[in-house]
Amino acid sequence: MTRPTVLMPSRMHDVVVEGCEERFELIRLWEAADPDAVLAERGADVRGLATGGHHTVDAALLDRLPNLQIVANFGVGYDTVDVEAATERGVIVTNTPGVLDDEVADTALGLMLMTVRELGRAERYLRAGRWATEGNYPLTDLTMTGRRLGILGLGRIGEAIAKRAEAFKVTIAGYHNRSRKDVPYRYYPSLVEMARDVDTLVVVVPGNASTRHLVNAEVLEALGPDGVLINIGRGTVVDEAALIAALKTRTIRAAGLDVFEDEPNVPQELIDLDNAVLLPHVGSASKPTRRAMGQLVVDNLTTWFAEGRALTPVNG
Ligand code: A2R
Repeated sequence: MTRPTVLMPSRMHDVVVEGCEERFELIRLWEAADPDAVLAERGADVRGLATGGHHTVDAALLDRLPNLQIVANFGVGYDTVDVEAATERGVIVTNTPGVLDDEVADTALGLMLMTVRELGRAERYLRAGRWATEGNYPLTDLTMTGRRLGILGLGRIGEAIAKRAEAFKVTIAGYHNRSRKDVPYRYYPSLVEMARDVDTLVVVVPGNASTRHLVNAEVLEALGPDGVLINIGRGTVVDEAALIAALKTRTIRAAGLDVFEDEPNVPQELIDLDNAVLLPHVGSASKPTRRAMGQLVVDNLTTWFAEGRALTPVNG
């Protein structure tokens, strides 16, 4: 039997590259001197597409792969894949949910601690030699215990964050999803209303048209002067210009961000703010977790071609 041809536009995790080499005929497009020519010549052979990171899979690319059956995306967020265009062409799209919940939730709590207790700034203070010359780092205005947390996007990762936050004696004031869930937390049909009731807002919804700029100037105003915004979901969910303005005017107290609107470009205005903690999208970025995500990409492709079903489809 001939092995299915899988296209990989940009280099992915070794687990994916090696797993695909073993099982499929892999087109390593990132190594091609002329990727366009390779697509023109081999496009019709391609049955599977392995993708991830910032590489976009749009209608134009899908049109060059008329026999494509599956797009296997590395990452739980699949905002770089035009799922509607794939569905129209009968192409299954898969992501990597579940295997990164704990890692991303840990990062969210780390970001929350760094923001509330100014841990990054305190470390920079020590490294700059200021402890010895200027004395103790100033007391932080905020503390974790007793904070009231609202979760925008109480899904798999959101629930893992809630569990961890409870251990830090943070009150889970509620969550805002499009629909209510069977959980012991209060459901807020209105995000602004939830923001008014909490002092800490964690964003962990996917990035798409329905979530774009959900966190806007009005929500930040409602969060208020003791408010802390944590974004571990997608940069597009927060109106970054409104956030910068809110941080500058102390409309909210601080923000901890792992994701940005135009990665890897972070506005200098954010970098200059002392009440923003900024991480370079490291939510799931540990070797064990990235390996597990890579394996799930390979397993989705393998199961699809062997049994005609995907393990974690987002459409179909
Ligand atoms: O809206 P619902 O009831 O489907 O709940 C989902 C919620 N959500 C939204 N909430 C408010 N407005 C929206 N437009 C909206 N769209 C989705 O986000 C659900 O509770 C949550 C997403 O949870 P999961 O699908 O379990 O995703 P997971 O694995 O927790 O990852 C969330 C995102 C990823 O897509 C990446 O962007 C990032 O975290 O790493």
